Amino acid sequence: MSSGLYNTKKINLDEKLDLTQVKPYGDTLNDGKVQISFTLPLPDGDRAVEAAKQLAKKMGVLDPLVAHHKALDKEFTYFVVYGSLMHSVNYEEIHVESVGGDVMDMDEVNDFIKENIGRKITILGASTGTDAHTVGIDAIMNMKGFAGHYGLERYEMIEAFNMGSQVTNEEFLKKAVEMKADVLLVSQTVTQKNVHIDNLVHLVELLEAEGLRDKVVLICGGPRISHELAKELGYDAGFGPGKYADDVATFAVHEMMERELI
Ligand code: B12
Repeated sequence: MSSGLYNTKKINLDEKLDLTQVKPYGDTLNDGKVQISFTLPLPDGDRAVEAAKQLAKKMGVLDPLVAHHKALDKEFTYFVVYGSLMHSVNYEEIHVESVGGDVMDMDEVNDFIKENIGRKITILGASTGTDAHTVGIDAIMNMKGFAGHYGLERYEMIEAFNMGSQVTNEEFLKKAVEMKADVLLVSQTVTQKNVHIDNLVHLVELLEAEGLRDKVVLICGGPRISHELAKELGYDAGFGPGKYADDVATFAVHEMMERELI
């Protein structure tokens, strides 16, 4: 049925959705519409705009439109480009390693610890190496929590200690031994020159050298940390954006049980 002004005929988008060739969605299914932004080390002007267009085409963006360009200073220009992406992905073939299972809330975790471990557990966290970002580890550990999820400091059955940022792996290890920590939480935000990889691996090496790796649950997290990467680097789990204290606590207590670290 259609009225004079609006076409109200119901379109079943699923009919056209091919999960083997998924593209960004803008106005209609499969139109591939994207908006990208970047900075070029060029002075603002017509040549810079053309350079931005050519780059967008090389990225696979058809009919790029430079919707916005602004000089950041004499030598740098910021661009916003619209267009249609020619590429697609086969969603059917995508497999992602992630921490599975049902997530327990704070009360359920406390009950689980009481019933299965029978003592308070100790969790030590820090943003390690040269990394100065604290908001991620605070989100997981702070009493107030983050986005409606209480942090580990609020859990009755968890002794949580947050060392803050720029903690060396050596200091972290020393504190872990001193506190007899059951679970270690490492936050890494800066990934320039793969500094996070070097730093995370270094901690695993230190723990192994001290014979402690098998005695703790080792977890890392940060905006660019996936569970898959964490496992590759020798961690028990990795958590990225959208994960909270409940996810971490659920994993940690189950892992302690499975490995009989109680
Ligand atoms: C705030 C901020 C800062 C503040 C940090 C203040 C503070 N006290 O933390 C200041 C201004 C100090 C700062 C400094 C720098 N920053 Co900064 N910063 C940011 C910013 C804007 C937000 C980060 C943040 O707080 N996110 C919010 C938290 C809640 O998100 P999250 O960290 O992802 O945490 C979640 C998950 O990842 C996970 N998680 C995180 N950690 C952990 C740990 C565990 C164990 C678990 C389980 C889960 C977990 O749980 C959280 C909740 O879901 C980002 C850009 C952005 N918009 O993201 C840049 C950004 C992170 N900074 C960046 C950079 C480059 C820097 C500097 C190097 C800049 C410079 N040249 O000096 C310095 C760092 C110096 C250093 N030695 O580390 C880059 C990093 C690029 C990269 N990938 O390497 C970013 C992405 C900006 C950019 N686009 O370039 N920064």
